[in-house]
Amino acid sequence: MSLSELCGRIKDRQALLAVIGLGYVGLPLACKLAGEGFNVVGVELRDEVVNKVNQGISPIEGKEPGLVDLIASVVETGRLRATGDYTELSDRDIILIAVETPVDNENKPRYQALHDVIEKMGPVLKHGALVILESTIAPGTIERVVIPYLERSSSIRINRDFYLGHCPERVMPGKLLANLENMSRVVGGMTPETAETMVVFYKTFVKADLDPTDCITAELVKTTENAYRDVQIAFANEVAQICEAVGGDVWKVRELVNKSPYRNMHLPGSGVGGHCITKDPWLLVYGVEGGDVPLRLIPAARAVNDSMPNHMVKLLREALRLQNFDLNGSRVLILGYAYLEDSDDIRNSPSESLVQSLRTLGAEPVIHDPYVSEYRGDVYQKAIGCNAILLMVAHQEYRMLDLGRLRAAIEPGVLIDGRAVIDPDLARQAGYIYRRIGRAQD
Ligand code: SAJ
Repeated sequence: MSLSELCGRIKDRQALLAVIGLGYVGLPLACKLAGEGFNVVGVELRDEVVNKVNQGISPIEGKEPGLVDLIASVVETGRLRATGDYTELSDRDIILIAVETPVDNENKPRYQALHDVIEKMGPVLKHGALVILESTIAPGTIERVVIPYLERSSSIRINRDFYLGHCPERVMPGKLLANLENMSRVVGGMTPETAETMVVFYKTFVKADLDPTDCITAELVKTTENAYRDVQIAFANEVAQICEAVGGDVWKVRELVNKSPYRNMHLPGSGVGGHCITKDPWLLVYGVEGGDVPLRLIPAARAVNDSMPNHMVKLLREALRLQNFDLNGSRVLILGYAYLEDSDDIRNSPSESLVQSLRTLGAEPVIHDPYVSEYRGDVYQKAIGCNAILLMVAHQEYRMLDLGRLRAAIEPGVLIDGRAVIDPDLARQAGYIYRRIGRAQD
């Protein structure tokens, strides 16, 4: 089938679609496409996910507005079905790939999932099919990995027998369905005609800008937008430490800096977690690995942000020492284990490395998080017998703490606020020895 014929089948919703990988990117996408009237096959490795989806049940934890109802309706109408069988791809006109592309502990991308998909998809790829990769990948991956692997596993040729594009996902947990409509997308095609066909496809559900371009640009934009955010956060974290040293208040400094035109100083804090901002800068860096590009800023920003949990420990140790308490042997209440406020997602959470550091230093962490099942519970009960509090995540619940009641359980009552959640005056009135990241010791 030609790309112009494919455009026609897209417009009349006759194009047969597949989404490989029914995670937090692929499942909402598959549901959205089915909801737009397409026939969609979801291909997924995990049997429990396949079974749940085919029962019309969402396997995604956490609140995702609209997803539960949408999956139930598209499965009931038969527009969406899940399978683990790759042969069901053989009649598919458009195949979207949304599998994990993590980095390993040496910050190198691990493309095992992508390799497996390409190996299994190649032999059944339909002539004329359009393959679109939505996973975030290092610049150059389409050229150096996806094309050679796919041509080898399919024994057919790109731009002659099949078409290929990269449209990086821009999802955010908690707003998965809404973002599919509202976020602009970079639409990279291996040829301009491919990119234009992808625009026709994405226009069936994206209401925001669709920017056609080539694949290398799409790879660069996605990894750059998240590296940008990481560098901005690192800058805020470094200024926070400067303010602590010279007697300033970074929160006030940031407010006034951002009154200056074209400034957008981000929020300092107790660290940077999640599966995007912690990973994508390394994918961007990997794209030029082995080259002679002097990469200093992006790795340094990662190091600054990864150092913030230990900075919280430093502030804690100093505050305890002033009370003649040693960190070694102390019990410390950790408020927040998720990587993001009002989320249950703990991937790459700063609290994880914080807890490891505390244990290494002989402290006993007591963890509370209202969203993470193993750490839920009565925060005031958990506080009993603790010496100090480290506030790591700005969960809404922590903005409404009964500070007096909590203080009664903590001695000597050190409170280190990593997200500027607690009002310093209220903390002091309640008898805490209060410190906040980015503010000098009063
Ligand atoms: N954080 C700071 N200071 C800030 C902003 C965030 O310390 O000023 C911390 C957060 O506490 C968290 C981490 O950084 O630990 C990541 O926060 P995030 O708001 O970037 O949330 P993510 O990781 O879900 O990022 C996603 C990204 N979206 C995609 O990759 C499609 C990111 O590009 C978005 O900018 C972000 O959501 C968003 O704006 O919600």
